[in-house]
Amino acid sequence: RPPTRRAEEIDNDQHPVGHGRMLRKEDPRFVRGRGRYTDDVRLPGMLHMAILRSPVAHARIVSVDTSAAEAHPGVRAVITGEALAAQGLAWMPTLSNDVQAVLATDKVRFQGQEVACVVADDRYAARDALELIDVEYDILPPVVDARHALDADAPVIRDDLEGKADNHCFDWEAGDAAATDAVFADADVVVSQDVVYPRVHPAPMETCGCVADFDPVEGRLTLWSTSQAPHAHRTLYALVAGLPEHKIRVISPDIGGGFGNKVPIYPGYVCAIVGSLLTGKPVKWMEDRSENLTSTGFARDYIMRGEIAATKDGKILALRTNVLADHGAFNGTAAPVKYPAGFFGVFTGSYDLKAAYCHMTAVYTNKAPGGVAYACSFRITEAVYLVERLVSRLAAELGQDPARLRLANFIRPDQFPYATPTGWVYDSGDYAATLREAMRIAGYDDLRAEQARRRERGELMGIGVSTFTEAVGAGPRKHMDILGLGMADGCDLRVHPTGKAVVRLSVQSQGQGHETTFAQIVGEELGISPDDIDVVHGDTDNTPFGLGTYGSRSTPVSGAAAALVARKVRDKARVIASAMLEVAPDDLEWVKGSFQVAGDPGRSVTIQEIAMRAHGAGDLPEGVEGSLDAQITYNPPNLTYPNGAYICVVDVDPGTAQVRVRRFVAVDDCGTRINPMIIEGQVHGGLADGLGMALMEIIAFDPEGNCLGGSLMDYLIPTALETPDWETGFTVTPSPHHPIGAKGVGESATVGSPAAIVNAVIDALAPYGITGLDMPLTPSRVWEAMQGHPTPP
Ligand code: PCD
Repeated sequence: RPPTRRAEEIDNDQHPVGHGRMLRKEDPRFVRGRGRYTDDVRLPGMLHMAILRSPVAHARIVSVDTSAAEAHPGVRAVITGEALAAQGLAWMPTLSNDVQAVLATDKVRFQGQEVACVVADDRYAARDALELIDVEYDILPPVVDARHALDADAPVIRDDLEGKADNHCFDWEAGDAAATDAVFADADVVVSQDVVYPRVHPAPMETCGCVADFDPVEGRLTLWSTSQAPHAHRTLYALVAGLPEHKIRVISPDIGGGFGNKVPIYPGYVCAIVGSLLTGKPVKWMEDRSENLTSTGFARDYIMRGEIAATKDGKILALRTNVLADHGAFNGTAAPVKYPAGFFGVFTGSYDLKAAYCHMTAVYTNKAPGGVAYACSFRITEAVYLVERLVSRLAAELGQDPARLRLANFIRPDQFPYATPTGWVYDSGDYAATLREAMRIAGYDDLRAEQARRRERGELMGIGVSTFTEAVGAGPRKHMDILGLGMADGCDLRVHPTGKAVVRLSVQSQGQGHETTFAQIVGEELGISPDDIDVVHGDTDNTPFGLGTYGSRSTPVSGAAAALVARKVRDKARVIASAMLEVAPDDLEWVKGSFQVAGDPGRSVTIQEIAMRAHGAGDLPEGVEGSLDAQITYNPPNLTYPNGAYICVVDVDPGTAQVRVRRFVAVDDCGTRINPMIIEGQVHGGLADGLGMALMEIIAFDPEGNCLGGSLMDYLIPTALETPDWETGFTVTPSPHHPIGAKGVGESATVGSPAAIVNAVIDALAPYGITGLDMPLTPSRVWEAMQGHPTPP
């Protein structure tokens, strides 16, 4: 078992990897406003597209009259669902084996659904012409509440699917129902809790969009797009549009935040491609904020019932859950397992259990499609939230301290690799060390003492604990794929004659800093300064195939590929060095950046000298082709399982019920840390995400299916005003199967933090006897809950 080390022992003792505060190579470009985003792409003769969206949630389309729009000055084309249907393009596959309308033909199924689009000389003409399209709708009753989607008299949303007579999407289960029931039947204590994880939206700063440029002479399509997965998207365009894949180039330039929102393929991309095919001109489409919030991939929307069984002294025995999942009108989740719920299987959390069982029913409703993994490896956020609410609830029922109850129930370090009752194999961790570190930073016992004092004065101070295990880094390809594409990723490395290098990745940064961290990984392995290594990504013509960036998979998958491709180059360099130094390859030692004759440090050659030799005149040793390039495809043997322990302190105003997060301590363990400053930034961002979901974010709908979260005036996201000074710490338990021991971290804080905040608020409200409250904990929601209960003394 790799040792777990504390913060102060570890900082700065690794080379470019782990380097204290190596600054981000991409930042000079970003802070000077020199980033190049999709909307910055301006091509000669470029046209602009706008999309007409359904004003209602459910209706049959009677007619679409585009004549006035077509006559509008500046309009080049108006595209309808019917026109697409003639080309077989009215429907497209989603990333989870469903189909989705590109432009509606028969019915509209959610408010904001794409009905028609206009291509015009400029954005204004395109928007104005939308107003001139006359659509007649025959309004149908909508299904808004997932709890009623399967009612016998519920209108059938997906009558496009053959033989479909209800709104059932899928059923899924994990674990052993009978064994779990048996443990529950014998348990001293059973606590159950209903928990809703509301619909939220990733809401990246940059909305989605693209520029499609079809060259009719070459038959080549170039698509600049806000895509987290350019290669997978290209393959899908080839399959959907019937264009030859080698004639398609997808470029993801700089991306202003993805958060899972930019994984799916949206109808707008397909329409822009069709617009360019029709007009022979480049066509740009950029969403506005409302389009992004109302029509692109939402997240969560799980209605959950959880049950936990334990002994009376607090040994957790089993977990049982039942989930109703609202998938909206089309199942547009990107899911690497057959069922989009698969990763919910980690709902057993960080605990050593006898048994667990989970059942899920997913339904269609008249809401925007999606279920994207918003800062969460495919439904892990919901799973963690549920189990962490349950464990804190159990502690409260038993009158035990929630941190100590967790310490007593964690999987122990000597139990790894640990097979969970639902079939996951956790790779490594020392959960108790992580939680103890968080308790140390927070001053946990003092906080509890303070809370007792404040309670006596009628003040509502709460302390919330949450600990989590994530599963990030999808594949392996034998278990995981997206639409039949196995989950492995490539990496190419080229070392130029002067010893500078370029590394090409199949993953794609949306702000995480890959240009820095991947240069650090290669630099660490090859002894070349990260400043001398360029990272190329986001361009299918110039990078190896792979499935892209989401589910915190870049470090676990492509990070491993980068380390291994560098080692491959090093092996090649050893053979060349042995010829240069006239010794056997085995007599050479690798000393960061050079090969040295063992026992004779005076005789050595640097990687730069070897690179020049590899490209130089004269013969090379037998079996060496020349150049110092290598390529690799990495199929991960397992996921990596980062973990963390979070402690949140809140004050609830007894008069207004406003929640203020006073302190938040986050201790994360992502194995070997490549760039501590970037990790800290990732954690800060994720904590802000979590605070937003816990306290203010919700995409709600009225009974007619009108979206009530369609602008940032209605959909509240946190700012610096609401967020506290985050206090971070870490432990390091390397992944045993990753070449440099790194695990993903990008989503950890979003996954772990909501439960800590909600647990803290419920702890604060304990004097009122409140045991459960659903997010977002807005002042009105908390105030209402307080009213139903007797005022504490
Ligand atoms: N790292 C380090 N170390 C370790 C780990 C990690 O250093 N150990 C780092 C790396 O390198 C990078 C980062 O950190 O840079 C991250 O990582 P990861 O974890 O691997 O992840 P990725 O793959 O890269 O990414 C992704 C993520 C996600 S997923 C999300 S949501 C989010 C995050 O990421 N998003 C974003 N973060 C971020 N940031 C930013 N800025 N922006 C964005 O957008 Mo999904 O599924 O999509 O939902």
